[in-house]
Amino acid sequence: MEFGRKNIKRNQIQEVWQSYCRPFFLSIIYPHFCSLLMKNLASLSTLLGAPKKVAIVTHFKPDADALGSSLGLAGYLKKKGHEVNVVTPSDYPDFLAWMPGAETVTALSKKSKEPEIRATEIFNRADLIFCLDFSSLGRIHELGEVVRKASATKVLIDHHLEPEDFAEYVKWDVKSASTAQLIVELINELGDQALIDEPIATCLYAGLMTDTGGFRHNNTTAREFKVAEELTSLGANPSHIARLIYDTNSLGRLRLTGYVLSQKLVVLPEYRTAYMTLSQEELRQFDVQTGDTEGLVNYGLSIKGVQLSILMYDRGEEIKISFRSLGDFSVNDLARKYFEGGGHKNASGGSSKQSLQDTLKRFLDILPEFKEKLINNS
Ligand SMILES: [Mn+2]
Repeated sequence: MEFGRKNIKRNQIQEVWQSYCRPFFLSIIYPHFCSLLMKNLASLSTLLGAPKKVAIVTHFKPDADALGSSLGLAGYLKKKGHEVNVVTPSDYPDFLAWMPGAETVTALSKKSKEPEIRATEIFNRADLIFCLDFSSLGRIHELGEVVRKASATKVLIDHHLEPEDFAEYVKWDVKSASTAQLIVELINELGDQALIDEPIATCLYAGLMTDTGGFRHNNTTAREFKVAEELTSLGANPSHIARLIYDTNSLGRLRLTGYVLSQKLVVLPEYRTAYMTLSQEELRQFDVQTGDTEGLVNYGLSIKGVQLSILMYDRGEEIKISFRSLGDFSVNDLARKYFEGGGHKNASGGSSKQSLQDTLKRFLDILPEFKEKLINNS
């Protein structure tokens, strides 16, 4: 009976999606966004035909796709003769510091106002600002308004859901697993594949590899492998890059993982859900640095049957939440509705101004609303 009921429900949903939403989305919204760039590719190409002052900015606490796509694009634009500056609204994880060009990034810091002053100057005198791997200006915190007000032409290249309308040029594709591959496709569309050298290919491959979870997530398709093949043939070394990203843990980070898995991981089989929380004191105890908590949330999903995994940790100023899910269960919807966040269907982020305990309580209180979806999820 369960099985039959579930099928009827799913069929009904699929019918509505197939007959109304999907055609609308595919015929009107999606091509609109995609064609914006295609239509303007010639003018973007003309714009890049003469040396320009270019700023590239990516999201707060950049991951490998954010930093890799930014440094890959920067490397390419420098070879085209442009003056390029990469800005990040916060520091980036140590395990990304090896990326070619990372040492040139202007990274905002809590310790000094100087990078923010420099970043503001960069944006104010830029001819072009590329916004990579984020879909709304809120994701770059205090720099959002600086970018919005800057007179430069703005280019948004991204794959997150529901982009904000602030850029003149948009290359946006939620079906793309990574922003890095959109950069590869852009360079190809501009006829410049020959300019992708080993450092550029390496940065872009790192973004593609991590945003597909090492080519394992369900966003991995033939298209991703095609780009991976292209980047590999242009000099990216898959095993070397995988080692630099995944196998350069500090002992502290590994101990933190062990602690979380043995002491902090809670499974709720009736909701097919796993969650973990980390207090400020625990973050201090393990000397947690930027990026150290990355990937922890995925362990929850590695448990057989679990469809939803959540990690909450107390950053002091707010509670950060990572959401991961499998299949049709949208953590983007959950994060948007309750935790001021969003991202992708199966990977989203959120935050809360309440205490860690209250945030967890809130999550446990809303969980029953999603019970049926989680039980029937596949
Ligand atoms: Mn990304």
